[in-house]
Amino acid sequence: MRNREVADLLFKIADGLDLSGENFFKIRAYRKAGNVIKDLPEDIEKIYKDGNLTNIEGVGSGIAKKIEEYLTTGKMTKLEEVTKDVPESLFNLLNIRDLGPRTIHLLHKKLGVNDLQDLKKVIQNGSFSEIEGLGDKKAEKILENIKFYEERTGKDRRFTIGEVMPMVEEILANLKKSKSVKRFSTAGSLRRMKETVGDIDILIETAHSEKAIKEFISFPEIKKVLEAGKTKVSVMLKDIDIQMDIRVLPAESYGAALLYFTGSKDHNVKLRGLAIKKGLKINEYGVFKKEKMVAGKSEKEIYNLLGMDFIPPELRENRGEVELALEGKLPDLIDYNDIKGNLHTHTKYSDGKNSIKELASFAKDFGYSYLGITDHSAQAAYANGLKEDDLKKQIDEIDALNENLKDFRILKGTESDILPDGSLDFKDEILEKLDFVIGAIHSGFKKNVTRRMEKALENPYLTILAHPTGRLISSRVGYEVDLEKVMEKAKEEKKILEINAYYDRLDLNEFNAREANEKGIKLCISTDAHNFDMFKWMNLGVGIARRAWIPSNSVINTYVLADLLNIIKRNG
Ligand code: DGT
Ligand code: CA
Ligand code: CA
Repeated sequence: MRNREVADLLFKIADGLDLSGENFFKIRAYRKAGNVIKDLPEDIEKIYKDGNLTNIEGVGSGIAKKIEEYLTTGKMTKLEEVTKDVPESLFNLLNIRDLGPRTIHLLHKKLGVNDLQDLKKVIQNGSFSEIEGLGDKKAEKILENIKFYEERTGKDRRFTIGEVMPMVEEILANLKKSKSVKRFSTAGSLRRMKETVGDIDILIETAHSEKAIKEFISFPEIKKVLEAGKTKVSVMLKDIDIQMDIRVLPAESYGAALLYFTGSKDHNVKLRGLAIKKGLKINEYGVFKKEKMVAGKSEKEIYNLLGMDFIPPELRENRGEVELALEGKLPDLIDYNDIKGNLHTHTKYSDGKNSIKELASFAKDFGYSYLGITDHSAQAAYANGLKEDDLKKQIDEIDALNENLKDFRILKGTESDILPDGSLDFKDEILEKLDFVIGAIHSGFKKNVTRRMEKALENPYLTILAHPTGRLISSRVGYEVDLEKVMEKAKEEKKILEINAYYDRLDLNEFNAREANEKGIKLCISTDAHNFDMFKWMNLGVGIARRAWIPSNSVINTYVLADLLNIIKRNG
């Protein structure tokens, strides 16, 4: 299907016209047609061949001609005309959040802004703020967004772990099939489950390194080989331009290399210091006493030789884990398969893709024993939030489904907006009928957020506070909120805080989650799934919980149903 491709060209014409300050109605026509074509279930080429282009909503004869020209010649003259006088660097500025084409046009015309450098300059010298309608606040916001943009591009680019995970899993599946590979593992920040990674590190054990390397560089996920040595290969991956380093090892050094290349660097430095005190030298080949190798096959062997317990990769950040491991007092971390249910999910009732029944049957197959349905409330109109009557209907539907379910329970919930005054979006009479209530802020990120959250936490009907900081790793800092105060209130009211496991949120993050747990606040790890596929993010949330030193009994969705119900039961 070439629908997306055609839609993107129409969007580009619209952007180009906007950037040149053209007439508003024409531009809207291109955007509208683009939006319709993007979501068409049928192939645009087939529609064209059947002579039905103008039957598409929003496609008049003018736009139809341009699509025809493109499908038959591979060119769109109009696009070339429009982009002739607009430098590509101006289009690039559209990638900056909250900076629209009209503003860019204004900056271009009035201040001669042509690219990102110019933009930064006019913000810093104050001329940006002086333009009518912009001002200091906007300048500050745009500067913040430029920072996010630069972190997502450029040579120091970092990737969210969720962006790379699906590709990594494909590669690991290939390695699993390979006959010349005996053992393999991720290493580096990926194995430590950091929220972002700079590159992908993989180690393999093989007795036939040449063959293994040859096989590896022919994997379909690989775009380009950067360097192919005898023990190390570096490649770029397709789709996401990320580098992957693979190291090939003999059995006797596998553990030492895994330890070394898993890092973190600070953790390794600490271990090396300890080793020296014991008269040992430790490097990526093994542990040595004088010239003699005394350990190296496995990480456990090395940790034990240094007089300590095995330290899980997620803890290896030199944040006190080495000291505890020496005393045999590492925390008993939550495990990836401790999770018994997902308590933050959306269905077709609001902005999800699946029915309640479909989600429940998927969750059961996934190995869960319960599922919480938490569609949006009316205030979240953009997400097709539920009115009171919809929620009543949903409650009845869930009751009926539960009658026919064995060893599985669907829990009735809502993700209620926390309103500007801190109240929830449904009347008490209906909240009463639910098993639990998630509260969340979806608008007014800078307006009174702390007070609103505190008020919501005081509400006897609220069970869980969702994504407490509102950040998106790739694009926004989140709410203006005093998290310290929110945690104090959550503790006082015995409420639960969410670790939202969606890869761009991971909110609470590892530092906040560790603090919350130390305060004795219970947590809930949820994926905020809007379809089946999004259940896979649960592992990222567990990874964050492990990095936050959290045991399973601090996480409510590791409990069996009866115990969970006891915890979420309304107090008073
Ligand atoms: P990243 O890729 O920026 O997300 O972070 P890492 O931790 O994966 O770092 P990376 O890929 O540069 O190196 C992987 C591991 O290898 C790192 O965690 C520790 C180890 N390592 C790399 N270079 C050095 C070094 O110069 N000294 C020490 N001690 N360890 C290193
Ligand atoms: Ca790395
Ligand atoms: Ca690396």
